[in-house]
Amino acid sequence: MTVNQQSFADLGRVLVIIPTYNEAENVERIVGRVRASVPEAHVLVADDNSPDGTGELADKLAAEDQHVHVMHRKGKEGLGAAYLAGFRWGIDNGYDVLVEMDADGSHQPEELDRLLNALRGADLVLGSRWVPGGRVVNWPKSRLLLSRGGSTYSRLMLGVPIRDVTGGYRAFRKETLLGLGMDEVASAGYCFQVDLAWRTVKAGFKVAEVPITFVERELGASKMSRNIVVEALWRVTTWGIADRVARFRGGAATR
Ligand SMILES: Nc1nc2c(ncn2[C@@H]2O[C@H](COP(=O)(O)OP(=O)(O)OP(=O)(O)O)[C@@H](O)[C@H]2O)c(=O)[nH]1
Ligand SMILES: [Mg+2]
Repeated sequence: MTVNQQSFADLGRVLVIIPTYNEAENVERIVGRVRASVPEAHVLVADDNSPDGTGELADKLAAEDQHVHVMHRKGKEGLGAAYLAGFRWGIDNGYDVLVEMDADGSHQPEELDRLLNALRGADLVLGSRWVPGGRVVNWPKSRLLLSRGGSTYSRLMLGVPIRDVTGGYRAFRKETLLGLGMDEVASAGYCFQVDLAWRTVKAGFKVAEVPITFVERELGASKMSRNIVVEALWRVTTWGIADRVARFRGGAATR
Protein backbone atom coordinates (compact mmCIF):
# COMPACT_ATOMS: atom_id res chain seq x y z
CA MET A 1 0.00 0.00 0.00
CA THR A 2 1.34 3.43 -0.80
CA VAL A 3 1.04 6.50 1.35
CA ASN A 4 -1.54 7.95 -0.99
CA GLN A 5 -4.08 5.24 -0.29
CA GLN A 6 -4.15 5.67 3.46
CA SER A 7 -7.05 7.54 4.95
CA PHE A 8 -6.94 9.73 8.00
CA ALA A 9 -10.62 10.59 7.90
CA ASP A 10 -11.03 9.13 11.39
CA LEU A 11 -8.84 11.97 12.69
CA GLY A 12 -11.08 14.58 11.10
CA ARG A 13 -9.96 17.35 8.75
CA VAL A 14 -6.21 17.90 8.51
CA LEU A 15 -4.56 21.29 7.88
CA VAL A 16 -0.82 21.57 7.24
CA ILE A 17 0.36 25.07 8.13
CA ILE A 18 3.51 26.26 6.38
CA PRO A 19 4.87 29.62 7.61
CA THR A 20 6.89 31.43 4.98
CA TYR A 21 9.27 34.33 4.81
CA ASN A 22 11.17 34.60 1.53
CA GLU A 23 10.60 31.02 0.42
CA ALA A 24 9.90 31.72 -3.27
CA GLU A 25 12.31 28.97 -4.29
CA ASN A 26 10.61 26.44 -2.04
CA VAL A 27 6.91 27.15 -1.70
CA GLU A 28 5.60 25.45 -4.83
CA ARG A 29 7.60 22.31 -4.29
CA ILE A 30 6.72 21.88 -0.64
CA VAL A 31 3.00 22.43 -1.24
CA GLY A 32 3.09 19.94 -4.13
CA ARG A 33 4.82 17.35 -1.98
CA VAL A 34 2.26 17.70 0.80
CA ARG A 35 -0.59 17.40 -1.68
CA ALA A 36 0.93 14.26 -3.19
CA SER A 37 1.76 12.67 0.13
CA VAL A 38 -1.58 13.09 1.92
CA PRO A 39 -4.12 14.21 -0.69
CA GLU A 40 -6.96 14.65 1.77
CA ALA A 41 -5.01 17.22 3.81
CA HIS A 42 -5.40 20.94 3.23
CA VAL A 43 -2.48 23.37 3.23
CA LEU A 44 -2.33 26.89 4.65
CA VAL A 45 0.64 29.03 3.64
CA ALA A 46 1.06 31.73 6.31
CA ASP A 47 3.18 34.38 4.62
CA ASP A 48 4.55 37.46 6.36
CA ASN A 49 4.45 39.68 3.28
CA SER A 50 7.69 38.22 1.91
CA PRO A 51 9.51 40.75 -0.28
CA ASP A 52 10.51 37.97 -2.70
CA GLY A 53 6.92 37.32 -3.82
CA THR A 54 6.30 34.05 -1.93
CA GLY A 55 2.76 35.23 -1.11
CA GLU A 56 1.85 35.77 -4.76
CA LEU A 57 3.24 32.37 -5.72
CA ALA A 58 1.12 30.83 -2.98
CA ASP A 59 -1.92 32.69 -4.31
CA LYS A 60 -1.39 31.05 -7.69
CA LEU A 61 -1.25 27.62 -6.09
CA ALA A 62 -4.44 28.37 -4.15
CA ALA A 63 -6.22 29.50 -7.32
CA GLU A 64 -5.50 26.13 -8.91
CA ASP A 65 -6.24 23.89 -5.96
CA GLN A 66 -9.10 24.08 -3.47
CA HIS A 67 -7.02 22.32 -0.85
CA VAL A 68 -4.53 25.21 -0.74
CA HIS A 69 -5.13 28.41 1.24
CA VAL A 70 -3.06 31.50 1.87
CA MET A 71 -2.92 33.82 4.84
CA HIS A 72 -1.32 37.16 4.06
CA ARG A 73 0.11 38.77 7.16
CA LYS A 74 1.25 42.35 7.22
CA GLY A 75 4.92 41.89 7.99
CA LYS A 76 7.60 39.70 9.53
CA GLU A 77 6.52 38.90 13.07
CA GLY A 78 8.28 35.60 13.65
CA LEU A 79 7.34 32.00 13.03
CA GLY A 80 5.47 31.63 16.32
CA ALA A 81 3.08 34.47 15.56
CA ALA A 82 2.45 33.06 12.09
CA TYR A 83 1.67 29.62 13.53
CA LEU A 84 -0.69 31.01 16.16
CA ALA A 85 -2.60 32.93 13.49
CA GLY A 86 -2.63 29.77 11.35
CA PHE A 87 -3.94 27.62 14.21
CA ARG A 88 -6.74 30.10 14.87
CA TRP A 89 -7.68 30.23 11.21
CA GLY A 90 -7.68 26.44 11.06
CA ILE A 91 -9.81 25.98 14.15
CA ASP A 92 -12.25 28.68 12.99
CA ASN A 93 -12.53 26.93 9.64
CA GLY A 94 -13.38 23.53 11.03
CA TYR A 95 -10.06 21.66 10.97
CA ASP A 96 -9.43 18.99 13.62
CA VAL A 97 -5.70 18.37 13.15
CA LEU A 98 -3.19 21.20 12.77
CA VAL A 99 0.26 20.31 11.45
CA GLU A 100 3.40 22.48 11.60
CA MET A 101 5.84 22.15 8.72
CA ASP A 102 8.75 24.29 7.49
CA ALA A 103 8.75 25.44 3.87
CA ASP A 104 12.41 24.73 3.20
CA GLY A 105 12.20 20.95 2.75
CA SER A 106 13.71 20.13 6.15
CA HIS A 107 10.51 18.32 7.08
CA GLN A 108 9.61 15.57 4.65
CA PRO A 109 5.95 15.65 3.59
CA GLU A 110 6.38 11.96 2.74
CA GLU A 111 6.69 11.28 6.48
CA LEU A 112 3.45 13.08 7.34
CA ASP A 113 1.54 9.80 7.38
CA ARG A 114 3.72 8.61 10.26
CA LEU A 115 2.88 11.66 12.34
CA LEU A 116 -0.82 11.30 11.60
CA ASN A 117 -0.82 7.59 12.39
CA ALA A 118 0.77 8.29 15.77
CA LEU A 119 -1.80 11.01 16.48
CA ARG A 120 -4.42 8.26 16.75
CA GLY A 121 -2.87 7.47 20.14
CA ALA A 122 -1.70 10.92 21.23
CA ASP A 123 -2.72 14.56 21.59
CA LEU A 124 0.49 15.93 20.10
CA VAL A 125 2.96 14.13 17.85
CA LEU A 126 6.48 15.45 17.47
CA GLY A 127 8.64 14.57 14.51
CA SER A 128 11.85 13.77 16.34
CA ARG A 129 15.48 13.81 15.27
CA TRP A 130 16.71 12.49 18.56
CA VAL A 131 14.82 9.23 19.05
CA PRO A 132 16.07 5.92 17.59
CA GLY A 133 15.51 6.01 13.83
CA GLY A 134 15.61 9.81 13.69
CA ARG A 135 18.26 11.36 11.45
CA VAL A 136 19.70 14.68 10.35
CA VAL A 137 21.09 15.07 6.85
CA ASN A 138 23.60 17.74 5.80
CA TRP A 139 24.27 19.37 9.13
CA PRO A 140 27.76 20.33 10.19
CA LYS A 141 28.85 18.90 13.51
CA SER A 142 28.62 22.34 15.16
CA ARG A 143 24.93 22.70 14.32
CA LEU A 144 24.20 19.12 15.40
CA LEU A 145 25.77 19.78 18.77
CA LEU A 146 23.95 23.09 19.18
CA SER A 147 20.57 21.60 18.36
CA ARG A 148 20.99 18.43 20.41
CA GLY A 149 22.47 20.40 23.27
CA GLY A 150 19.64 22.95 23.17
CA SER A 151 17.06 20.19 23.24
CA THR A 152 18.74 18.34 26.10
CA TYR A 153 19.18 21.56 28.08
CA SER A 154 15.51 22.48 27.62
CA ARG A 155 14.41 18.98 28.60
CA LEU A 156 16.39 19.04 31.83
CA MET A 157 15.66 22.65 32.68
CA LEU A 158 11.91 22.31 32.19
CA GLY A 159 11.56 18.66 33.12
CA VAL A 160 9.73 17.74 29.92
CA PRO A 161 10.07 14.07 28.95
CA ILE A 162 10.71 14.89 25.29
CA ARG A 163 13.85 14.16 23.27
CA ASP A 164 13.36 16.73 20.50
CA VAL A 165 11.67 19.66 22.16
CA THR A 166 12.84 22.30 19.67
CA GLY A 167 11.75 20.57 16.47
CA GLY A 168 9.11 22.11 14.26
CA TYR A 169 7.46 19.16 12.51
CA ARG A 170 4.41 18.47 14.63
CA ALA A 171 0.78 17.42 14.55
CA PHE A 172 -1.67 18.76 17.13
CA ARG A 173 -5.21 17.76 17.77
CA LYS A 174 -7.41 20.84 17.85
CA GLU A 175 -8.38 20.05 21.46
CA THR A 176 -4.72 20.16 22.46
CA LEU A 177 -4.24 23.66 21.09
CA LEU A 178 -7.47 24.82 22.71
CA GLY A 179 -6.42 23.30 26.04
CA LEU A 180 -2.86 24.56 26.30
CA GLY A 181 -3.62 28.24 26.61
CA MET A 182 -2.70 29.38 23.11
CA ASP A 183 -3.76 32.93 23.87
CA GLU A 184 -1.03 33.30 26.48
CA VAL A 185 1.81 32.17 24.21
CA ALA A 186 4.03 35.18 23.66
CA SER A 187 7.10 33.46 22.21
CA ALA A 188 7.44 34.35 18.57
CA GLY A 189 10.80 32.95 17.53
CA TYR A 190 12.90 29.90 18.18
CA CYS A 191 11.61 29.14 21.69
CA PHE A 192 8.03 29.00 20.41
CA GLN A 193 8.34 25.26 19.85
CA VAL A 194 9.73 24.65 23.34
CA ASP A 195 7.00 26.82 24.83
CA LEU A 196 4.19 24.91 23.08
CA ALA A 197 5.60 21.48 23.96
CA TRP A 198 6.03 22.44 27.58
CA ARG A 199 2.51 23.84 27.82
CA THR A 200 1.15 20.65 26.24
CA VAL A 201 2.88 18.48 28.84
CA LYS A 202 1.82 20.74 31.72
CA ALA A 203 -1.80 20.65 30.56
CA GLY A 204 -1.66 16.84 30.90
CA PHE A 205 -1.87 15.93 27.22
CA LYS A 206 -0.23 12.84 25.76
CA VAL A 207 2.82 13.53 23.63
CA ALA A 208 4.34 10.97 21.23
CA GLU A 209 7.61 11.26 19.31
CA VAL A 210 8.11 9.60 15.95
CA PRO A 211 11.49 9.45 14.23
CA ILE A 212 11.97 11.71 11.21
CA THR A 213 14.72 12.41 8.74
CA PHE A 214 15.48 16.12 8.93
CA VAL A 215 17.18 17.52 5.84
CA GLU A 216 18.98 20.87 5.96
CA ARG A 217 17.57 23.48 3.59
CA GLU A 218 19.11 23.49 0.11
CA LEU A 219 17.54 26.67 -1.29
CA GLY A 220 16.80 30.07 0.17
CA ALA A 221 18.29 31.88 3.11
CA SER A 222 18.32 30.75 6.70
CA LYS A 223 16.63 32.93 9.31
CA MET A 224 18.58 31.26 12.09
CA SER A 225 21.39 32.93 13.94
CA ARG A 226 23.45 32.29 17.02
CA ASN A 227 21.71 35.24 18.71
CA ILE A 228 18.33 33.59 18.23
CA VAL A 229 19.54 30.41 19.90
CA VAL A 230 21.20 32.22 22.78
CA GLU A 231 18.04 34.23 23.36
CA ALA A 232 15.95 31.05 23.31
CA LEU A 233 18.19 29.25 25.81
CA TRP A 234 18.11 32.27 28.08
CA ARG A 235 14.32 32.26 27.98
CA VAL A 236 14.20 28.54 28.74
CA THR A 237 16.48 29.17 31.70
CA THR A 238 14.21 31.87 33.12
CA TRP A 239 11.12 29.67 32.62
CA GLY A 240 12.83 26.77 34.35
CA ILE A 241 13.90 28.87 37.31
CA ALA A 242 10.48 30.54 37.64
CA ASP A 243 8.85 27.12 37.54
CA ARG A 244 11.11 25.77 40.27
CA VAL A 245 10.52 28.82 42.46
CA ALA A 246 6.77 28.49 42.02
CA ARG A 247 6.91 24.81 42.94
CA PHE A 248 9.15 25.47 45.91
CA ARG A 249 6.62 27.97 47.20
CA GLY A 250 3.97 25.29 46.85
CA GLY A 251 1.94 27.21 44.31
CA ALA A 252 1.06 26.12 40.82
CA ALA A 253 3.68 26.88 38.21
CA THR A 254 2.65 30.02 36.44
CA ARG A 255 4.27 32.21 33.86
N1 LIG B 1 5.53 33.69 8.34
C1 LIG B 1 6.78 33.62 8.80
N2 LIG B 1 7.53 32.53 8.56
C2 LIG B 1 8.79 32.50 9.04
C3 LIG B 1 9.37 33.57 9.79
N3 LIG B 1 10.64 33.21 10.12
C4 LIG B 1 10.85 31.98 9.61
N4 LIG B 1 9.75 31.55 8.95
C5 LIG B 1 9.53 30.29 8.27
O1 LIG B 1 9.64 29.27 9.25
C6 LIG B 1 10.24 28.11 8.70
C7 LIG B 1 11.52 27.78 9.47
O2 LIG B 1 12.47 28.82 9.28
P1 LIG B 1 13.99 28.54 8.86
O3 LIG B 1 14.58 29.80 8.35
O4 LIG B 1 14.04 27.34 7.97
O5 LIG B 1 14.61 28.26 10.27
P2 LIG B 1 15.49 27.04 10.67
O6 LIG B 1 14.93 25.79 10.09
O7 LIG B 1 15.64 27.13 12.15
O8 LIG B 1 16.89 27.40 9.98
P3 LIG B 1 17.47 27.02 8.54
O9 LIG B 1 16.77 25.82 8.03
O10 LIG B 1 18.93 26.85 8.75
O11 LIG B 1 17.17 28.18 7.64
C8 LIG B 1 10.49 28.43 7.23
O12 LIG B 1 9.40 27.95 6.48
C9 LIG B 1 10.54 29.95 7.21
O13 LIG B 1 10.19 30.53 5.97
C10 LIG B 1 8.54 34.72 10.03
O14 LIG B 1 8.93 35.69 10.66
N5 LIG B 1 7.27 34.69 9.52
MG1 LIG C 1 14.85 25.43 8.12
